[in-house]
Formats: sequence, C-alpha cells, structure tokens
Amino acid sequence: MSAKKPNVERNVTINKSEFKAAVVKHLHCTLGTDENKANNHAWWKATCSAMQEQVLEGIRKTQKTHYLNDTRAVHYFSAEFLMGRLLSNNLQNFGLFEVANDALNELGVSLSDVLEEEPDMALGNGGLGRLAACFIDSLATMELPAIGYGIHYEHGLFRQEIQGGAQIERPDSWRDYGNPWEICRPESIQEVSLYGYVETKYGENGRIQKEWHPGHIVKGIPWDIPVVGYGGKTVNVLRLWQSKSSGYFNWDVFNAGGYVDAQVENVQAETISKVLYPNDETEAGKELRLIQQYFFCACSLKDIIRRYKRAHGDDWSRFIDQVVIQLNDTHPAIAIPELMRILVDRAELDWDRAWGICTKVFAYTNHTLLPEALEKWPARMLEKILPRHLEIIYEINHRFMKEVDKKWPGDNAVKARLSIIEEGNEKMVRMGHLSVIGSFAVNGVAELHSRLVKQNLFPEFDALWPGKLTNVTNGITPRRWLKACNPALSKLIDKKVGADWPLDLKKLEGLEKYAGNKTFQKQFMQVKQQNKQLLAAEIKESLGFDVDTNAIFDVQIKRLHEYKRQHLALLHIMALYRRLLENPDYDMHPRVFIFGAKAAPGYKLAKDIIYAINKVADKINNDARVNQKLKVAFLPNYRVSLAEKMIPAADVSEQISTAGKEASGTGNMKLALNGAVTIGTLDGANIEIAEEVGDDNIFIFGLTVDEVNELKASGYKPYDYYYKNPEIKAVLDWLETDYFTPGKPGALASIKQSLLDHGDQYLVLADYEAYSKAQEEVDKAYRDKERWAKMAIINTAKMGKFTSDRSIRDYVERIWKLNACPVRKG
Ligand code: KOT
Repeated sequence: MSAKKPNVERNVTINKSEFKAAVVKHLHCTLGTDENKANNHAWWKATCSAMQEQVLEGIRKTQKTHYLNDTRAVHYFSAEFLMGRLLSNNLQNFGLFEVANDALNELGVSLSDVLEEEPDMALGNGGLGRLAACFIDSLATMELPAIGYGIHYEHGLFRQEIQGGAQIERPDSWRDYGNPWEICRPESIQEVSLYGYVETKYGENGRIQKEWHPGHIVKGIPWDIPVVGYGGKTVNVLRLWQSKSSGYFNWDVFNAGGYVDAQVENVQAETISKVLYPNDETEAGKELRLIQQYFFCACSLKDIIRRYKRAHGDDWSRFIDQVVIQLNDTHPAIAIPELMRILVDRAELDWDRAWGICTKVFAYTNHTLLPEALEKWPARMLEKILPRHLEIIYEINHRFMKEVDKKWPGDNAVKARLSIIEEGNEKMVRMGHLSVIGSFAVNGVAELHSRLVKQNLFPEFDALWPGKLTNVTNGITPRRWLKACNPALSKLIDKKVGADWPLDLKKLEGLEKYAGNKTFQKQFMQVKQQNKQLLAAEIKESLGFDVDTNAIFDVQIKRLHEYKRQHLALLHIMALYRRLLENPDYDMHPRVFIFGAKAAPGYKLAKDIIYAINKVADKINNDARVNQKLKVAFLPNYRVSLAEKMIPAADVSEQISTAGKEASGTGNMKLALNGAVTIGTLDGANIEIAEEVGDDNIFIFGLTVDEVNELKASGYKPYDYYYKNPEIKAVLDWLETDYFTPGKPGALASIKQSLLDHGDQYLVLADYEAYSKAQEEVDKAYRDKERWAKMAIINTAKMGKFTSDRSIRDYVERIWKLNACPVRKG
C-alpha cells in the first residue's frame, strides 16, 4: 500500500464548554493569572496549552502505533523549517477552530486577536525552509511515519525594520517569553564530537582501525515541535537540536594554558544553535555554519540509530528497510560520511557493506543552480573540525574515481569535474558531488530545474547512473495556504465543490464550470474585495497611508535577490510614474504595487534595491498628481504570518525571475491558488502553472532559458537597450538624480551601475520591454471585469497539482517507498 488519501474522520472530540474549561484551567494553573487580569498574550498561551493536551495525546498514540508496527519512516534532514504560527494551524487541523472561537467568545476574548499574539517560528530563510514545513504537514496529514530533524535556533531569521527607507536587522526572539509548543526531551540528549585527531591502530586480524580522539564534545538537547496532520489523527514531530556545553574537554588536545581555552570552548558550544544564518542562496563559508550542519546531523543520526537498535539490536541488515533520510539540499550532506564513520569505525562493518547501506538510505534534493549557493568547504577546515570525516570523504572519492575511470578510462578532465575534491589554490570539498555520490536518488524541484540539473549541473552523473537524477515538483499545503489564510474563499469553495478539497486539491477543478457564471464571478470577486480591504487596513496600520481597494493589487513577495528581479518591477513602476507625469490622462487602471522582501544583511545591492523601492514609494505616494492611479507599499518584515494576509488579497502575482534561475518558486503556487493571476517568465514552476491554467489565464513574457543562453553567448550588451529604449534610459538616469533622495544625488545609482557597468547579469534590461508590454496586457484584462474574474477562478481551480500532498506522494512512491500507518482512536 502506498500513501493513500486520508479520510476526514477526526480523532479529537472536545466540545465548547470543555475547551473553555481547559483554557481557564491553564490561565489559572499554568500561567497563574485569571480572566480579569489576562492580556491577549496570556490568553494565547492558555489556548495553546489547552490545545497541547490534545496534541500530546496525539503524539503518544502516533508514536505507539509506529513503534508497534515497526514502520519504515522518512527522516527529513533540513537546516531550516519555516513553520510560521502554529495555533491557528493546529486548531484547523484538529477541527477545533470553531470550537475555540466560540469558547473564547464566551470568555469575552477574540480568537483572531489571540492568534495575532503568536510570534512566527521563523527558523528558515525562505522557500527551502517553508517547503520543509509544508512537507511535514503533508506527511502527517497522509499518516506517513516521518520525523523532521533540524536546529533549535535561539534566534530565527532577523526582524526587518525599515528606517529612512533602509533595511535594519533586529534579532528575532521567537521564544523570549517561552514557547508553549515545544517539548523538551532530556531523555534523548545526544553527545557530538568535534576537533581532535585520528589515531590509526592495527587490530588483531590485521585490520586497520581508526579512532577519533575528539577535542571537544557538545551536548544536543532535543526539542519536539508537534506536527498535527489535517484531521488530527497522526501527530508527528519536528525534532530540533539545541547545543549545550558538555563540560567535556580533552586536556591532551589543548595546551597547558588550556583552562581559559576550555571555558571559551564551552561558551562556543552554546553558540552552535544560537542563530540562523540569514543568507538565502549564498553560502556563508563560515566554520560555525559547518559545525551547525554537523551538529544536527550527528545528533539526528544517533537518535535514528538509538530508535532502530531498540527494535533490532545490533543487526544492521534491516536498517535500509526501516530508514530513509532525505537531505534538504546539501546543508545536511555531512550526514553521509558521519553514517559511514558510525558503520565502519563504531559498528566495525567492512567498507563495502557500510557503503551499501549508506547509498540505500540517503536521497538528496537540489534546490538551486546558482553557483554562489553551491556549498564547498575548504578541506583544511574540515580537517580541523572533523578530521575523520575528511579521511572518509577522501576514501569515498578514491573509490568513486576508480568507477569513473572504468566508464571513461584515462579521462582526467572528467575526473576533475566529477571529483568530490576541487583542486586549486585551496582544496575544496564539493558537497553537491558528495550528495549525489552518496545518495540513491537525486531530485530537482520543478520540471525545468530538474532538466537543468541533469544537463548543466551534473551531466556526467546522469550518464553514469541513468535514472538516479529525477524530478519532484514542489507543492504547498492547501490547509495553511487556502483554508486557514483565506476563510471566506474556502467557505465559498466548500459550497461549490464540497469540503474535502483540502485533502484532495484536484477537487478544485469543480470550480471551472462556474468560471463563466456571473453570480459566482461576483461572489468570488467579492471575497477578493474583502481580502483587499483587510490588507488595506494592514497597510494603513503599518505604513500610514490609504490604498484604493478598487485598484489592482500587484504583489511581489519573496527574498530580495537580483535574479528575482524586484528591480525590474521597480523600473517599470518608475516608468509608469513618468508616463503619468508626462501625460496626466495616461490611461491605466489604478494600481498598488505591494512588496515584501528581506535582503541578506551582507548583500549590498539587495539592500540598495529595498532602499530604492522605499524612496520611489515615498515620492509617488506623496505626489498628488499621480497617487490616485499609482501607489507603492513596501510592507516591512515579510514573514509567513504576513504572507497569510497578503496572498488572499493579491490580484496579480509577480514571478519575474530570469529564466533558468528560480528553481521552482512556491509563492507562485500560493498566489495562484488564492485567485491571483501570474505575470511571469518561463522559469521554475511558472511553466507548470502555465500548463495547468492555460495560456489565456497567465501573462508570460520574456526570454526563455535558451534565449538567455544565446544572448549571453553572443555577448550581451545592456548599453544597447539603454540607448535604444528612451524609457529605459530615462528611468535609469532618474536613479542618478536626487529626485527620489532629496539632497543625496547618487544614493540610488548602484542599481544603474549594476545594470550598465557591471553587465546586468540577470538580463533586466533585455526583458524590460516584454515585461512592460505584458503589464499593459494585465491592465487591459483587469478592466474587463468578467474576463478577469474568469481568469482568477480558473487559477484557483487549476492549482490541484501543486498541493504538497502530491509532491509527497511522488516522493513516497518513487523514492521513499513508504507505507501509510493509520493511527486509530483509543
Ligand atoms: C540555498 C542556500 C542556503 C539557503 C537557501 C538556499 C536555497 C533556497 N536554495 N534554493 N532555495 C529555494 O528553494 C525553494 C524550494 O525548493 C525553491 O522553490 C526556490 O526556487 C529556491 O530558490
């Protein structure tokens, strides 16, 4: 049996008065306050605690069921899990949302105010971390035995403030006042070794034995976060490791003055899980980052092996039947040599047997082709921190090179390309290569991306192991990204197609037949209008100005990166502004461009683009000549909970990356699911969205991957576009004046420079004209109310493919070979 569709029967039955009693009990007994004194934060905690009773029972039953059935399980290793808020999600998934709402109402408290108290659990940067969160939601919903493994960062992704238009980073403190969801599990603490040296010994049978004498040992404390499946039957966990000093110190390894060093090391042990690196798609290259990666992988492997041994003792023969580990990008790739070390050095398996196990346990997902994101570690750094692992990596490589030589005898060039070790001034260990070699399956995250992984990133690996490289298109959980975040649309959909679409998203196709129905169009667009009003209120509260909800809400929400081309949108906004100034009657439907984006703190140009958007916004929003037709809102501190407010209100979804650069995108799916129409390039999952909705219901523009390559090969000259197109020239020149930054001419000039003098790597100018034309088409389409409503409805109707349940079904059937394990009542 493979992953079957779960039914909607629920495991939890608690009525309103019981829920009320539970909340009040926790207010009194857990928080030591009472109904008269409690503020919303206390009500939030008490409500979470009331829920947590149900949750803990769910975890207990699930774990017992999995143990009794000795299930094969997937272990999802990820340095990031971008969970967002949990209360509303858990209430929804347990089917207790209405119960809680009514219970709190009777207590004189508003559930929606209480939900706003919850800090986001932002233990991730963006798409990769949020994908992990959607996947564990689907795994629990589909009653699959699964555990997420990651890092218990004390500080998640920074909080973004905008001061004078510029991004300022402030620490995130998601657990400063205690987090009611996490469960500490001291009984499962693990120890992890670091530093030191390797001793070579000769065993009695002449077998060479390696012993790693670590310089330092740190403790890993597990915190479990519940993952409640929809229907509330299976409750899996996300296990996050916090580092603590173990007090262990190898005095031989450190020098005579080691006492002070030892204390410093102890402090350093606790910094391992202190903070999430805020770089999306750039490798930090920092020692602490490598230690973070090793720390959580080593703790997790020990945890897996402890659980396995409880059932199977020292018999390793069933390990590959019970355990599959999915590596979420290369961040956990060090788990491969770590498992080899455990099997060869500790369990004393011979190399071939150990390697046979390893290469049947790991599977690897690649999320990006950007060279700056592909992880490489200096061999010297690995040698210092993990001396035995470097030896093992060399051995893996040595044996692999022999295999390469069999396939391409004497071909040193292919060897150099395929080697895990990159030779050069400084020897580097390529973690992508290690991951491909050590895994039984490798996947990209959208059709186009997976094709490029095969063709461009790992072409010889594909030739060496046909079939190993494959595609699993990403998905999103419709529970959070439609049912919970857009209750009005969800209720409307329920009426038309029934209430079980959250478990079977293809059911949304039932809406297609109403796409041309005037009454339904009106209802659909009324919901959109309501959602736009809610977002307008948020904009007013956050930025202090009004926006017209009859305007087109044009939304671009994602990390700030040059390849995502927020600056292409900005140039177009400036062009519209200019057109309006030149011709006050310029015919356009009013539009509000709405942005949300964080830039990596060290990414100068990304921060400059945020600054430019805010400065252009200031000017336009305060210019009475144009602001009836044009406004720009940059909402600070974009995060999951803000996305939940922005997405339901979007008319237009901006997905305008340079073709070939965005591996998949998942915001594109969320926006389309909520009835936004995409303007986008033929990149990532946009292509598959276009296939689903059809060419009439999406605005595709710009160069294709092949055209991008051709243009680059023929010598791309951005100045040609500058001189050829007067609008491009005008807006780029405008950036150099002090029009948007009074008294500070040149404050926005770095953007112009990057596009002209630094070669416009992401072809912004080459795609500008096509983008501008596509935007005119959007404008025209929106003015035809019926046409637009139809397009919006079809977008929602055709998003069935992009449920993360389908992605998980693909993984389960093609890679993990897992069975569902239903958790029964009692
Ligand atoms: C890479 C290095 C560090 C942190 C994050 C990354 C990263 C993020 N690499 N790819 N991503 C995004 O992953 C998403 C989920 O698969 C994709 O939808 C998106 O296109 C990637 O950019």
